[in-house]
Amino acid sequence: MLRIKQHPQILLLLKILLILSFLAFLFARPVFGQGEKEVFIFIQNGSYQFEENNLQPDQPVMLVINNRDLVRHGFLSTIFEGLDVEVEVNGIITYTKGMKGIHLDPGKTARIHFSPTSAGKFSFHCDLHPSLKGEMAILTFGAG
Ligand SMILES: [Cu+2]
Repeated sequence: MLRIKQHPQILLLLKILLILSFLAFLFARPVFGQGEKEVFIFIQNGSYQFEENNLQPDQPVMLVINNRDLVRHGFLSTIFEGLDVEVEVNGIITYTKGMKGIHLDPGKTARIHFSPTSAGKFSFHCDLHPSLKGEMAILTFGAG
């Protein structure tokens, strides 16, 4: 048996490990993700379903979009124009400046992080099924 009392360097090593793992935890968090409002959006039976969550301009937002249908759907909006946007799908994170939107295969989930800079109502639509009504959602930021 190893006696810690006879090996004070082991205790010191444990302390250093503890401090290092704490620091790693602090700094491993992504830049995005702090103070974000989360908005969960499900695409089901060809329509977007979500609850709006008192969104404000200049407050970071994470849209979590889940396609529950058996076909691919789009999620496009002018709200992303000119903004820094982080898109995460299947463990791949893309950083982009502005975008038209995304396409989601069946069963897939995307996380879109951004900070809207202006108040107003912004619509989202699916470009793949333009004839279907209901494939449109409106998010309102601020008094709008
Ligand atoms: Cu669609």
